[in-house]
Amino acid sequence: MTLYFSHTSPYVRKVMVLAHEAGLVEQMEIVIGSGTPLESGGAPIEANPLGKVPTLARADGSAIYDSRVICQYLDARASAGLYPDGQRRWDALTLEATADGILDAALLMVYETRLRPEDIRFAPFVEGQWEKIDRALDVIEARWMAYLAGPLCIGQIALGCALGYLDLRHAPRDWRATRPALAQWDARFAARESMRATQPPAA
Ligand SMILES: N[C@@H](CCC(=O)N[C@@H](CS)C(=O)NCC(=O)O)C(=O)O
Repeated sequence: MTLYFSHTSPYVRKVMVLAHEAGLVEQMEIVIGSGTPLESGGAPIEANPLGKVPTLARADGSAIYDSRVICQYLDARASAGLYPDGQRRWDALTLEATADGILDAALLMVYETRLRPEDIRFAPFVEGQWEKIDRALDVIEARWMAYLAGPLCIGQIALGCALGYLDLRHAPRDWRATRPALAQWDARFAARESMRATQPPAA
């Protein structure tokens, strides 16, 4: 399998953390392939017309994307059990969707400031994205801590990667300041071997 990869993409990190946890890293060849909405760069547009990473080319050459599809594929391939059954499954998927939504908003903030020329930037758009992140983190602090104390699943992996990306790109916003329980969970989760092995380079 070939994984189109970027060192700083939090969606790629999700896939890599899951691959570590599922014992599949050795089966994956890594190819750097990142771009932006303005320039597809090394992104594999022949494999993924959206020009995004992660994209996984399977052994037969067929490609799958995005991170949610790749994570489910790898979990099924290794029978890793990171997608629980019963009610916990819907919780896991909702937590993953919440974490991915945090990432989508955090990435839009980065694109708005890095890609858009200064004279046409729109600060309320950036703040609107941060409000989504703020609300999502408040809900996790208030309602999800009992779930997070349970067995490892895709929701926790996605959340760990989302919090790591906030630290990488939006550290001055200090998400921990009003969320002590989540901060404590993150400190424990970030110490996992899979998280340490996939740590992005400093911003
Ligand atoms: N929903 C996608 C998001 C992937 C994504 O946005 N990746 C970024 C890198 S962090 C990318 O490739 N951006 C290039 C672009 O938007 O053209 C997933 O979960 O994989």
